[in-house]
Amino acid sequence: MFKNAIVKKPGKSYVQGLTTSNLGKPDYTIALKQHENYIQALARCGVDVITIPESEEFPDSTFVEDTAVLTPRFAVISNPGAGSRNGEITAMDSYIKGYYEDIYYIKAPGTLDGGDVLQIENHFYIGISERTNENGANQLKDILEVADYKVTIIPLKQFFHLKTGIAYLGNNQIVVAGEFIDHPDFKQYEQIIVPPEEEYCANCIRVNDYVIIPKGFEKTRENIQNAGYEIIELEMTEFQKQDGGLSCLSLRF
Ligand code: CIR
Repeated sequence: MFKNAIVKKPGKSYVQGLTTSNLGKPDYTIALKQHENYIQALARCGVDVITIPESEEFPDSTFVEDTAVLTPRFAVISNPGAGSRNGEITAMDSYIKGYYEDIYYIKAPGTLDGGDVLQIENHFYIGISERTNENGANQLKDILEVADYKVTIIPLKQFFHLKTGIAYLGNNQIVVAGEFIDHPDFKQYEQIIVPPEEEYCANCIRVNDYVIIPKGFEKTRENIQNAGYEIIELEMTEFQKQDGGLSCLSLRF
């Protein structure tokens, strides 16, 4: 069960953030509304939502997931691979200190984005991506292994972040898309396969009794529902435009 979630309000500079998509510039007013709905959805799942005020100097900082990896016993402050995002960790570090005594840090030349880290029970998967390098992945691996977690490093071929293409629902079930469908490391799990036209929906989040998914992906919604989960659907258009998904918008612990 998750008790808490940290989110960060998007600032006006959000529309100038990084993106590889060609979906157009986000509308700030709609983004704010979608963010508010996201907070409400988390509250409906029974978590206390801690909302950090916006910081205009970091346009992408609403995507808090990339700044830390949280486990029940300790936190790891990441070292985001995008230059314009690296300074986001300073503010996050001071918030995390209010919740964790044991905090580790990924250090240069290692880089790591939290979006590349997926936990499935006591097994962590760490993606090597444009943002997370081998050094950063190995630093996190060492920290997690000392704490008796199992760790597998997964070099990505196409996805932006590891969690762009995979989510863990619980009960040994994963939602999986693209390059991860036939990936040998994920064969041991029961798969809910996301068709190519619904790939964005692979980034969904199980929060206590609910699975939160982006709105508009009917086949995947049905498949998750048929697997027995209660669903909350959220409009995510303005975050999709900046390469962000549901997991990116919070740190859940
Ligand atoms: C970025 O390029 O860093 C942001 N525009 C999107 C980050 C999305 N984060 C995530 O998938 N964990």
